This record gives sequence, structure tokens and C-alpha cells, in this order.
Amino acid sequence: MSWNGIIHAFRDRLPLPTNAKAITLFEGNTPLLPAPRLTAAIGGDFDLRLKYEGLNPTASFKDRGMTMAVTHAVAKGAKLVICASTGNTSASASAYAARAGIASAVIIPSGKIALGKLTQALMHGAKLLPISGNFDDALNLIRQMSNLKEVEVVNSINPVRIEGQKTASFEILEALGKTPDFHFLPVGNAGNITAYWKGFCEAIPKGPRPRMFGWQASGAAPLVDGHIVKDPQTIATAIRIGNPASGEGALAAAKESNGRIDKVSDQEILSAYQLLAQTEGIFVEPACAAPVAGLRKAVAAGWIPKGSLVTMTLTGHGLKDPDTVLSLFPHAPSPIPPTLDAARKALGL
Ligand code: AN7
Repeated sequence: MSWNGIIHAFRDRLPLPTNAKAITLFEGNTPLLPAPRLTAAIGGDFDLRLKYEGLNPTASFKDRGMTMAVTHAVAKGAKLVICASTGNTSASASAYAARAGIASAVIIPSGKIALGKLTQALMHGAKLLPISGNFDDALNLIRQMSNLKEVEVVNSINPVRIEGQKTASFEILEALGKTPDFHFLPVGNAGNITAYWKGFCEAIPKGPRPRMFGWQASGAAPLVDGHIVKDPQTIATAIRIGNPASGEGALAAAKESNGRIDKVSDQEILSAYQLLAQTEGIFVEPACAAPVAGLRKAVAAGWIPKGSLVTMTLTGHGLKDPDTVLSLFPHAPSPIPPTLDAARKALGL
């Protein structure tokens, strides 16, 4: 059967305006990949499945929420969608706005957007408003703009974004035919963990449901540290957020599921980032490596019983952020003569 996007697939479980025309790039239906080599490398003895959301149309999970947000915006007659973004929301909003034939404007922290995300927003014709401030300042500005005429805010403070993103939980349950014991994912503005938990609660009304383990970067961990972080810092720019809009939802998901919100250092993130790419052939952006590093921490702490079924969301594609890769490999190999001898010597064969 052909796949025509999450609105088509889950229409009966999503709030939609009557007769809304779906604005879709056929997002969703992403693979749930087994990861035995990664599991062995971190010393685990359980069944790990990776929901690879980097394979969505704009290469992040944001597309699930954005098909909903832009569909609603168009149904309401909006002419401009706006968002604050650490990058992926802006890439997705600008693509779906282009698909709908309406304008987009994105407010971004100047100099703190991964290169690939910036190129996407430029290419889709978004009006770019870099600010001298961080994501939290950008979101604050967006809140002040939310009542402007014919303008629709497509950040996850728009509840239909959460509705769209919850469909990933439905897909995980359908693919497995059973309920995972744990679900791991990164946490930034905390919309996604809120959405996954909503999805699991709707799909499994009586439980048992997965224990939700959300991971922040240690320099941007307001939900772990228990207070707003004024100047959040992390290599994982996607989750460089000090005052998450859906913080309450994340804490509720952790509490109700007997899970936790925890943090990992940039060093642990960068190590997990390379380990995933080199053990499983799956290239993600740094933020997605936070739960991989978190799983390593959970294994070391003995939190994951033998034989558990663990699912993890990999939220965005690695090609989003080439600069971080190049920073890990600063010395590009110098050219050799095109001869067998030189090639054998270079490869030690
Ligand atoms: C790859 O694009 O906030 O906890 O403005 O891009 O739902 O915020 C991105 C967040 C994880 C965190 N992984 O998700 C934005 C933005 C990636 C991300 C998150 C983001 P939330």
C-alpha cells in the first residue's frame, strides 16, 4: 500500500479542520532498525530498535508536526507561518510553507544553526531573521508575534504540532506488535517527549507503557538541574535550550512512566555520535546522540534489565551538521599519486 503521509495514515486519531486539505511531503513511516552491534559495543544485553527520523522529507522528526501545523494554518487562511528555531523547525516550516504556497519567516539564534538547516531555510525561500540571542529569546519574540493578522506560529507551543509528532509512537507500536519496555529520546524544548508520551497513552490506554527516558545536554539541562539555564551551551545546537516550552510535559512523561530526564556531557555525546555511525552505519546529528550516550550511562548504571525491549528516537540526519564532523577530523588526508604502489602504501596493504 502506498504511503501518503501521517495525516492520511492516522486521520481518525488527529484533530483536523473539516475538509482540510492535507499539506504533506509524505512524512512518517520511518524505519525502526535493530542495532545489535551498537548494543554489544555499549555492553548491553537487550533488543534495541532505532526509529530513524532523519529519514523524513526534511531530514528530521519535525515534519510530523509540521504537516499538521501547516495544514491547519492554510485551513485558517494564514498567509505566513513563523517559528523560532534551533534549525530543524525552520527547515521543516519553510519546506511545508513552500509546499502550501504561503510564506515563512524563521527567527534563529545567530551563528548557532547547523549549516545544513540554514541552507534548507534559504533554499525554501524563508525570510530569515537571525537574532543576537539564543533560542529562548527567539521563542519569547515569537510569543509576542502570535496575534498578528494572517500569521500562524508553528512552534510546538502550537498544540497540533504535538498531535502530529505523537504518530511516531503509533508507528513504533505497529512495527513491533508489542510495547517497548523503555523509550529513549533527546530533550530540548521538550515537545517531542510530550508528544511520544501522548501517543503511547492514547494507543495503550490501560498500560503497561514504555518507561520514558529523555536526555538533555549537560550545559543545557534545565529539566535535570531544576531551573532555567540563562546561557545554555552545547555542541548539540538543536537542543541548546535553557527554558523549554513543554518542560511540564516532559517531567510528567518521566514521572507517569516511571522514567527519568537525565543529562550527558558534550564529550559523551560526541563519542556516542561516532560510535553509532561506525557500528551501525547510521549518521545522525549530535543532538540524536544524547540518548545513545544516555543508554550507555543507563547500561553502566544497571537500569536496563537483560532481555528488555528498548526503542530510541534518532531525531535528525547527520548531514544537517557537517561542521561538527569536520571538527572531529581536522586533518584531511593529503593527495597521493594515482598509482598502485602509493595506494598500497597509504592503506598499509
Ligand atoms: C534533531 O528546531 O527545537 O525536545 O527549533 O532538532 O521536541 O525540542 C529542535 C529540537 C531533538 C529536541 N533533536 O526536540 C528546533 C528545535 C533534534 C532537534 C530536538 C530537536 P524537542
